[in-house]
This record gives sequence, structure tokens and C-alpha cells, in this order.
Amino acid sequence: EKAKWPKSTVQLWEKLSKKEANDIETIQKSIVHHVTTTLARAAYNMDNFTAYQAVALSTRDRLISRWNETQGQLSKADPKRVYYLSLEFLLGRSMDNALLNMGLKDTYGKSIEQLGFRMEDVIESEVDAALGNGGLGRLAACYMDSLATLDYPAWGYGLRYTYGIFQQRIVDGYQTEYPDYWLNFDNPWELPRLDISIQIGFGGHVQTTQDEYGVTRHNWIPASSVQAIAYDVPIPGYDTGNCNNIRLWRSKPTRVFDLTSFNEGNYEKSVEDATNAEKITSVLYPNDNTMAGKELRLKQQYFWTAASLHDIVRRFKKSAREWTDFPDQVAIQLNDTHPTMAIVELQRLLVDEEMLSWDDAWDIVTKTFAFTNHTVLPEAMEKWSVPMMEYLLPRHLQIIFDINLFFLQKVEMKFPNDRGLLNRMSIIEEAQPQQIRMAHLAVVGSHKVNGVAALHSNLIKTTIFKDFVAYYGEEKFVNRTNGITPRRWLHQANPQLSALITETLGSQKWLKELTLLKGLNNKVDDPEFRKKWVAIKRANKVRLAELIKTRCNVTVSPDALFDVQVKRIHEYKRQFMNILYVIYRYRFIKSMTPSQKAGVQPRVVIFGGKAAPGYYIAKLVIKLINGVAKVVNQDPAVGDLLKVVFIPDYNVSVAEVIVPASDISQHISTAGTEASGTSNMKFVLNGGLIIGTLDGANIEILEEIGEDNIFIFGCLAHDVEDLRHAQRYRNVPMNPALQGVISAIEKGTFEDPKVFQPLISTLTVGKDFYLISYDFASYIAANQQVDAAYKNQEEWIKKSIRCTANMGKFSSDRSVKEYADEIWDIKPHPVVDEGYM
Ligand code: Z15
Repeated sequence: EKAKWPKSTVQLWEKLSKKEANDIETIQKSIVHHVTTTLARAAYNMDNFTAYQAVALSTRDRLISRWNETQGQLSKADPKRVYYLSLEFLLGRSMDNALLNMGLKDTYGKSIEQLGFRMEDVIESEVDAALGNGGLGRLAACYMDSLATLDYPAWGYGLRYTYGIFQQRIVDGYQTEYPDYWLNFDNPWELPRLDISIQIGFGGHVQTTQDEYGVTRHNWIPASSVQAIAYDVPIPGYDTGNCNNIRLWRSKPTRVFDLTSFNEGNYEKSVEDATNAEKITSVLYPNDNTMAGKELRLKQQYFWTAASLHDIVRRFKKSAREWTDFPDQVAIQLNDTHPTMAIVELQRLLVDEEMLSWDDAWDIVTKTFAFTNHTVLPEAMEKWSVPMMEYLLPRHLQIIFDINLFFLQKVEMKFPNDRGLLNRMSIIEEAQPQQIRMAHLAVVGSHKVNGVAALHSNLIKTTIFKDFVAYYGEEKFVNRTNGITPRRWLHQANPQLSALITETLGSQKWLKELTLLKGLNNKVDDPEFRKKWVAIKRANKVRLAELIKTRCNVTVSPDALFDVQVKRIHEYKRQFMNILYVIYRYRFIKSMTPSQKAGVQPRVVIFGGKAAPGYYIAKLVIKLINGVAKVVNQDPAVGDLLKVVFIPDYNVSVAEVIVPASDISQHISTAGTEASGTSNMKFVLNGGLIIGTLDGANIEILEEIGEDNIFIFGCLAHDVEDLRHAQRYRNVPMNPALQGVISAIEKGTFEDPKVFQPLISTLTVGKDFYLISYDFASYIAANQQVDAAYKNQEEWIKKSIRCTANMGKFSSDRSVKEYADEIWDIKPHPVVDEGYM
């Protein structure tokens, strides 16, 4: 006990806890110390990976000091915190980012160079933390970076999956999946908190009793339970001592249950129970924007939300405040509907365990939660079957039915005798079996609902949540346009451009105040500046060409126009339309005379992205891309005029190479289907132009950078319904250019055409739901405009500079501030440097 210590002991602790200097010698000592002790290696048997491990451990030491100091000061001050509940945190690599954010990259670089290693090689040895699918998971990671950088008291809560998103390899043109066992070597970026363990129940029954006042009490008696063990991931802010936390839960068998079977002599059953407990956090579900309805997924969701809430409530209780103060201390953001069970769990804790009245509890619950919707696609809407919920969480099901009953009673009061309305708004869908609509539950249990881009936020108000807007009023439904962190997506991924910007603007302030990039607009007419700008783009293209050579064994010219579409493979994102246009272009080039060919703008068309393993059509799109690549890349009649590559295993660290190297990138979803998109922001921030539809954040990017710097085509979201109707009920002929392309595939230009028939059928039998045929003519025209614009290199470079200069709005710092001010009501709480971090 510190209080009982003599002064000399206290002083000794304080002296020894002070941080070490961050000079090269101290850092080298720390690296070598980890090599020779923690890693038990010596200089003569070290490789890049060992060097990485040692640098990582040394970096980790410094991270932990900041984490400790930040969390210690926060515990004392106890300000209102936000908890960001996300089933996915797609962090990627940590080392480079941590060193840059802590301002230690240069020193570590020099330190390790003198010790005989190149920093780039050391960085490359790190495996990605890929605990997410795509946009939603990466958004959570960008938000954690901004929250830390802006000194907000914020914690993320998620799951520590043993297997992240699968690794993708291409075999005979097909996607094949391999497990992502990312914890093969020790993970230095987490702090196991084996002492923090929470028991989570499942199944069983509900005991109903009357208390001494005649009030009915519900007591849930679970049939089984598992333990949640905490693993903390430090998130250092940029240019601040602040270090936030992501707490990831791992499932473990409980000792009690384990031992019972064991002692009863049923050894096999006890091992089976243990294995089942561990299964809960084994694997990330690989679906992006689709719902599979698997029981294990519901178990994951409850396990995670219950553990997180238990932790949050325990922290709140330390302060001995009134329950009514809970929403003044705690804001909880629901990242999509995945954590919606947290609403039900908090209501259960307050009513069943803390003995609050239903209404008092519900008031606290709805003031605490806010909900972000990320999609309007019907196949992505989460619904859980009532029988499954009853079997896994019987008391929670009762509470859901009660929430629904009280809610619908109020709707009935406001809009009497409208049974259609009650049916549409009900949390329970009357199907066989009944289904729980998680989005409705999330709306009813939250005080604010937001979409992720202006168009999307308006769309949800007129489509999926229309009735709820009529009931609650407009104010509950707001927009928070997504953002990206400029630290990772410019400073780290594009160090040369970052240095040029800093040199030009005179300081690094722009990295925390991204609208300062506007200053670059003055440089557009400076030919010397343009020369530097284009040289950096070219160097980035050389780096990407090397990656393409290694991964695809295709040689591409960095002088060609690099045209990129990297994102999850999904029909609504229309990679199919992109490859169909590539075929069109290929056939067009083949039809040319040599002198005509001389006028063609050479292009390298780059694809990347994973398809959900069960998504048959998306996997066929990958097969078609690879089929086309094989034919086109070998065709001497085309040569360097057209190359097509599919970069396997697209992930965050690969994106960091691709994004800075693009001339044009494709964000071509059917209008109204892509809620926001965030890679569009990354490309434009790095001076890449985009070709895109009037969808998601493209619209706001257009507003910021101006129509001269973006290639827009295709129908409007407003017209999609009518166009689909026409496709379905009138015999709309296929666009003739597209018809030519389809014929070429059917003639067997790209392997056995039988393989692609189901894909082609989506245009005919499937009535072209994503409107590829309708948009094809304007897509061809937009691509021609791209070629023409690229021909005029000086003008193109000006566009590129203007792109970067006007992207300030899309910093995730701006997004996070908007959430903090008007949804969470939290304030920055800077950590004070007392010499310990
Ligand atoms: C996902 O990655 C997104 C939405 C979802 O509903 C799910 Cl389950 C996964 C994406 C959107 O498709 C994308 O448009 C958006 O930019 C991103 O979330 C972040 O908001």
C-alpha cells in the first residue's frame, strides 16, 4: 500500500518511474535489451523479423507508459467518456503508425539503421491486424485514431478474434480462402489483462417471483456460461501524449463448468465444453454488407455486448453516483446494428439486477445509446429469429417483446387505428418464424440515429426509417459524413507527399487541421511545384509496379495511366461493369489500325478485393477478371496499351501501397447503394482523381473539389426505382456496346463461357438489378473523358493538386468532433505530461 510507505520508498518509485530519454542511444539499448533478453537472440542470428519484434517491443514499452499515464489521469478526473462498440476494428499494421504518432519514427529509423537493418524491411515484417471486413471496420480504426489525437476520453470495445478476415489466394483464376492465424507469433500490440474476467451466461430459463411490495421480478438463470478475458490495444494519438484503449474480449471456458464435468468423470464432455466456449471468439464472420443469421454470430454479439456493458457499469459504479447520472458519464455508440443487444442488456441490468423501474431504466438506456446506420441494402439488415433468441437469451427476448409493446402502444396513441403502420414499425416481423428487426430495436433504444454521408442520411429518412421520422420527428435523424485519418492515409502511406506538403505549407499543422491543405491551391500555377508533385506520384507508381510484379508476375509500365478499383467484391459496387468495360476497350484496341493505336492512352487496370466465401456471383466476378487478365496481358496486339491485374489478398497494408499510386480510381456503385465509401476519400487525398457515380460521399467530394476535378456518370439515386421497374416489366433492350461485350464472353474469348453464364444471367434473368446496362453508355463516355484529360499532363497535375488541396472536410477529426459535440456531449481531456510518459 502506497499510503503506508515511508517517504523514501515513495520517492524511489517516483524516480524510477520517470520516462527514459528518447535519444538514439537509449532506444538502441532498449532494442538490444529486447533482442538479448525478451527474445533470447543474439545479433548473429537475427533476421528482419527478429529486428521487427525487438523494435515492436521497445515501441510497446513507450506506448504502455502513455497508456498508463492517460488512463490513470482519466480514472481520477472521471469525465464523461464515449464507448465505441464495434464488432470490427480493421487496424492493419501498428508499428509505423505508433512511431509516427509518438514522434519517434526518425529516431527509431536511425537507431535500427545503425544496428544493420532498413526500417522499411522491419516495418514490412509486421502482419496486419485484420479484425474487420472492409469499410465499417476501417472506419472504426480511423475514428479511434482521431479520438486519441483530439484527446477525447474514448474506449473502443470489440472482439479479439483468433482468426481475422481470411487470406485470399487466386488459384486457376478463382478465389480460395486460407485461415488468417495472425497470432502465430506473439502480438506485441496488445496487453493481456488476464485478471479482468467476466462471466457471461447463455440459455436457461427465467424465474418469475413477486417481491415484498408485490412487484414482479425476473431472474434469469443461464444454463451455461463462458468467461470474457480482456485484451487492451493502446491507441496513441498523433502529436499528443494521449493514449486511448480498445478493449477486445476473448472467450474462455469457465472453471466451474469445466470442473463439474471433469469431476463427474466425463473428461471428453469437459473438453468439448471448453472448446465450445473458445469457439465464440475464434473467427470473424467474413460477410460485408450481408447477414448470414448464424447462431454463433448471435453468441458473439451477446458475449461482446454483455462483457462490455458489465465493464462500463463497473467503472461507473466506482464513482458512487446516482443511476440518473449514468448518461452524463457514459455515451455508447453502436457501430451498425451488431451491438444492438447492448440496449437490451443494459435494460436487463437496470431492471432485474439494479431494481430500477422499467420507465426509469428505459430513460437512462435511451439517453445513453446512439446508433450509426451504414447501409440501406435489404440483404444486410440484421434479423434474428425469435426461437433462436428464446433458446439463447430467454430473458432478453422477454425484454425485447416488452420494449416493442410499450413502443407500439405509444405509436398507437400518436397515430390511432393504423394497423399497417404498427406492422411496419414493429420490432417483431410477423414471419414464420417471427424475426427481430435489429435496426428497429436500435432506433427505438437510441436518442440519435445517423447515416454516414449526406445522401445516405437523407435516404434512410425517406426509406427504411420513414415511419420512425414521422413518429419521433426529424431531429432524431442526423448526418455524420464519414472521414479518414490523414495520419495513416497520407503521412504514413505517402511520406514523400507529406514532406512536400509540410515544406510548402511551412509546418505539419495540416495533419491536425486538414482544411489547411487549401493553401496548396496557390501552388497549382507553380511549374516547379507541379514537377515535384508529379515526381512523387511517379515514384509511388514505381513502388506499386514492383508489388504487382511480385504478386501477379505482370510487368506494368509506370508511365501508363493507373486505374484502380480496390474494395470488397459486391454486385452493388459493380466491379462487373468495370471488367465489362475493360473487355470493350480491349476489343476496341484490337479493331484499330497501327496509326489509330498510336493515339490510345495506355492503361493499367488494377483490381483487388475479397468476396465473401459464400457469395457465388462475387466469386465469379473475380474469375472473370482473372480470365480477362490472362488473355489481355498475353496479347501482342495490345502490348502496353492495356494491362489487367488482380492483386490478391487486398488488405490495409496493401492499400497503403496502392492508394498513393493511383491516377484514377473507380467508385461506381449504383446510385443509392453505397452508404458513403471511404476509399474514395483516401485516393483523392493522395492526389488521385476519381470516376464515380452520384452516390455516397462521392457527392460531397464533388462539392468540395469541383466538377472539373472528378468524372461523374450514371443515373441518379432518385431515378433508380423507376429504372428498375422499367427493367423488370418492360423489354428494355441491352445497351448495344454491352451486348457486343457479352457476345464476346459467350463466344469463349475468356475461357469456357459456361463458367460465366450465371454472371451474365444477372443482366438478363436477374433484370439487371444494378443497372449496368442503363449506366454503360455514360460509363464509356466518362472513361473517354479520363483518357482525354490525362493526355494533357500539365492540366491533369493541376487537377491532382486541387484534389488534395480541397479534401480537408474528409478528415475523421472533423467527423469525430461532430459526434462529440452533438451526439456524445463529451469534451477533450488532454493528458498532463508529468514526466512519466
Ligand atoms: C460495411 O463495411 C459497410 C456497411 C455495412 O452495413 C456493413 Cl455490414 C459493412 C460500409 C458501407 O458499405 C460503406 O459505404 C461505408 O463507407 C462504410 O460501411 C463505413 O460507413
